[in-house]
Amino acid sequence: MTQEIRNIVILTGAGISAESGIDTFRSAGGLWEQHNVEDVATPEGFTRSPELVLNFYDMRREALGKVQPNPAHDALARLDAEFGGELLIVTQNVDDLHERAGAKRVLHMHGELKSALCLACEMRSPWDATLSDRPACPVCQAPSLRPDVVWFGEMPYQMDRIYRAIREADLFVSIGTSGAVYPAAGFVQDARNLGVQTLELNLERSEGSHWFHESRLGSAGELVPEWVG
Ligand code: BV8
Repeated sequence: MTQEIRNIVILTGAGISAESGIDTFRSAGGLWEQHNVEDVATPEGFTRSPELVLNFYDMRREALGKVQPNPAHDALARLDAEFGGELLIVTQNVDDLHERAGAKRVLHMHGELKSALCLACEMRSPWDATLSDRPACPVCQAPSLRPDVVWFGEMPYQMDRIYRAIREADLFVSIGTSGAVYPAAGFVQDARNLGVQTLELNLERSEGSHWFHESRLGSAGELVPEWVG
């Protein structure tokens, strides 16, 4: 890590959690091969079949309790603890592995498995149980909880904060994402247009690789500790 870097934005995707044993979306056998994205990750799918969607997220929330952060999460948590400049880890992931590794400056732009959103009072509550049994909202008691995740067609969280962080960054690092989903996939273009240094750490070339000043191919569990130093 060269010293003149004062402000880092890191974007993470499913690839950073792959070595923890969490399915990615688009790798062979991934989540979108097992499920039809329109059925389980859109508001229309939820309206059509809430049970299917609630069970899909209950299954992923339960699986989360059985896995651990991997060396890539640990290295980012160490960077977070030791780097004196500005740092923001913008994650597309809805798992809590960055936090369980000890990272503090984390922003979940697509929400979190361990949070529930009430359709009646629109309040969010920490949630570690199931939702398919239609439990009462802890705030308003209505049986109207949905997963607090951003589905396709829904606005990701805290976009203004993310764009401000990219504008102020010296370095934008993308780790473990296919660059297939917007607006996250467009962040590297914004960074490039603003003259920000860009680095990609990914298992294979992604849809956005050509936008990066440098693209290192390999597993996050190896590349991230090596990059953090
Ligand atoms: C929105 C949360 C607007 C839920 C997710 C046409 C053009 C541009 C955009 C669109 C378009 N048509 C539709 C859109 C919009 C759409 C979109 O981008 N669609 C795509 C498919 C074209 N986007 C949206 O709808 C977004 N919202 O645009 O709102 C708006 C405006 C106004 C008002 C209202 C709304 C919302 C998108 C969020 C959807 N939710 N997840 C859940 O988790 O279930 S998306 C889901 O896929 C993830 O969250 C993640 O963000 C996304 C991408 O997945 P990745 O993380 O990249 O994972 P993937 O499997 O794809 O890749 C893994 C990578 O890791 C691979 O490259 C692999 O090589 C690598 N890897 C694997 N192992 C390792 C590794 N790397 C390192 N080490 C390893 N060991």
